[in-house]
Amino acid sequence: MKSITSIAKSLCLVFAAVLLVVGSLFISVAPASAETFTVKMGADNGMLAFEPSKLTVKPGDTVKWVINKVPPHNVVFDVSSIPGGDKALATSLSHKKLEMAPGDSFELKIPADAPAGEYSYYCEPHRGAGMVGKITVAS
Ligand SMILES: [Cu+2]
Repeated sequence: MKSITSIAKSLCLVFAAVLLVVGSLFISVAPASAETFTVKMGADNGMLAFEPSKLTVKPGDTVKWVINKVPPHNVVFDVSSIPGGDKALATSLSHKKLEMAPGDSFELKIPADAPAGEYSYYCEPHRGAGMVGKITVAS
């Protein structure tokens, strides 16, 4: 009987050790996990606006734009209002295609090497109406 008890005890120890290892994996992964931020295109009240119009993100996060009201909309990053005035970067971040259907969406994963700073963007058809947004990339 005594040997069975000691086997059970060591199995318990092994199980506890496995739990610890698995648990520590979760702890080490969690802080690095990327977030997804959703921006409505066209406010609920029908205003020509991004909602929210300002976001703070980290490299690796994802911004998801969803057609909400008064389409068509798109997202064009303003080369004169992004870090470094980098035209290639502005183009690679932009979604020039006009989206028409409410509920449709597109996503932008903030590149791991995106320089920190403020990135302004606008909706091409509605820029004049004030449909502009800003993403701040934190370092
Ligand atoms: Cu628009």
